[in-house]
Amino acid sequence: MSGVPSSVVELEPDVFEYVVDLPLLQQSATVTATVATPASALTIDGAPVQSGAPSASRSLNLGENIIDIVVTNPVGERRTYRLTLRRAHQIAQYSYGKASNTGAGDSFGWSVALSGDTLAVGAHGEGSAATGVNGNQADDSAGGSGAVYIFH
Ligand SMILES: [Ca+2]
Repeated sequence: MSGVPSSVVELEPDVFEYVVDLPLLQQSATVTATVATPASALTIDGAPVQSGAPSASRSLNLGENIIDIVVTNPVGERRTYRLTLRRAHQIAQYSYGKASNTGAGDSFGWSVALSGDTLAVGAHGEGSAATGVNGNQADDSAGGSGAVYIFH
């Protein structure tokens, strides 16, 4: 993948769980694994792959993406190594926010702006006649006047 450095993870034979943190901008990944015993069979994410050859490209969800690497040696013993690719782990599902006075048609989230740790969310359909900050949220007498919600 151009512009995104590849990560190298050294698998230990007896350690079966690995976690790699990836940046938000990395939207896909391929995994290349090399088996220690050349006669061993390898699957990555369920598909057979030659040792040392890249897997098919896989798109990455925000948060955790689990890829199993299964090695079967010549006598049929199988080991599964679980690779968890965490895309934008630090910001994915950091918090859940909604309007303090939800209303159908308010279009909460129509516009958003982020500065540091302060998030402004616009709802152009909200209908309170309040002006200024922290007005009467129960009012709906000025349809479509709009509102901005601040999360900090
Ligand atoms: Ca409303």
